[in-house]
Amino acid sequence: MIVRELNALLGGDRHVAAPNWESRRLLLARDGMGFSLHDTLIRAGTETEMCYLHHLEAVYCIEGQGEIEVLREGRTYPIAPGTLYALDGHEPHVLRAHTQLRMVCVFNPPCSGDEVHGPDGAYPPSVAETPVAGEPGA
Ligand code: 9YT
Repeated sequence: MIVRELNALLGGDRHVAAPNWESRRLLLARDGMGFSLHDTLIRAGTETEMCYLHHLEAVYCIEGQGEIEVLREGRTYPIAPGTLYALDGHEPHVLRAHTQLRMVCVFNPPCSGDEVHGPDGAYPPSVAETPVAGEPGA
């Protein structure tokens, strides 16, 4: 069993920052769960274009106000606490944070830990990882 506290991973290698967001990666590929789970803060006033070509992502908002524009559909959906969106078709999208957003994100396949968006808005394909001996999940 894995028990982990958000406060204990801040500032470590599970805490990844990009200009528009910071991602606190509570579960990663090396934990052996088959998905990764992130507690992510999106900075207020930012607009981020993304397209997860190699992953499925579910995102559940627990704090803040914003919107997601799905570029292929030309539709925009409001985001508030209680809103889930699931990118089940690798959709190109733009996320706008009207205030700071706090999002719980799940990735399949799991992220390895250091991913940030490339020029295509994607994270690189995941490499299969086995749990690290001595770490929870091993
Ligand atoms: C919602 C979203 O995709 N934000 C970018 C960061 C990403 N979710 C992550 O790695 O936590």
